[in-house]
Amino acid sequence: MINFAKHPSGFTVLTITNASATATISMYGAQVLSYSPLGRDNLLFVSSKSNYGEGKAIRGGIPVCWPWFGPHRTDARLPQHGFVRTRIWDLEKIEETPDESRVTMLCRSSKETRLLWQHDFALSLTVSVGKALTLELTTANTGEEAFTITDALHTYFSVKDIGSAQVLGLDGVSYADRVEKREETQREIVTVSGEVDRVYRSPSDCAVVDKALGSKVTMKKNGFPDTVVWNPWIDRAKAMADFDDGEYKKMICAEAAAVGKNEMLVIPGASITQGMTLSSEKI
Ligand code: TA6
Repeated sequence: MINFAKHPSGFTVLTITNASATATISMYGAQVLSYSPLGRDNLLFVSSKSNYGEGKAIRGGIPVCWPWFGPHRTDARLPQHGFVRTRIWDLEKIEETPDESRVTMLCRSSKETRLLWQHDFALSLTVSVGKALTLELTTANTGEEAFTITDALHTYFSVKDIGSAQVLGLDGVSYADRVEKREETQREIVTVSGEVDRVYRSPSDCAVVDKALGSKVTMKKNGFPDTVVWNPWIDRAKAMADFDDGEYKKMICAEAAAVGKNEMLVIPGASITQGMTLSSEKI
């Protein structure tokens, strides 16, 4: 079953309920805001101080960073993480079975988007809510010129306490440490005891473990050669108006990404599809 509600900021929020899970999706940004498998807690974190609309990204859930990840490479005036997470997407299709609901949303180029990025595109996101949560992002070049993109599904995982959180599957992987501004290799399981902002060069699956909660969420990826791990810690948390000072203890981002030299070329008439599946288990 899918209910439609109007958010006070004027966009639609879908509430999905089926035999396997419940979820909410904002049409502003096509952003999954919550996902709770049957009998389990919500896997995702959204800040209690998030904005909703007004050209600002919702602080949590699964923001879609596209057609660039991070700051724009050459023009600092352009929005960080691209511009589709602050646009209202169109609802394209709904498919439901008793155990799974699939919602497809679409963001197409327009005169407004061309002011930010001069290419013609159709970007679709299909969210499948069931025993697992699957996001499938398809970039289509509907124009006459080739373009390159970087992107990410910037997933905010909810944790009981950051001190008991771990990210598995990245040991031995090289990464760009964007805090220390140097290249490193991960020697052991990833834990967080300070600001972490790392681009791991790994197409492999990973897992976010919350030892305090006794849960493990596995992230399976395809078409995302990088995994970004981020926690703002104390100082950056204080500096974010849409994030409570203490909320760094309650979240960790592990992001299916294609960033930096892993940019993707899309020629006219072509499309690329990338996917991420989250599945949770008790440990
Ligand atoms: O994914 C990590 C990161 O690039 C951090 O550097 C931090 O900027 C975070 O994304 C959040 O970015 P946002 O634009 O949503 O505040």
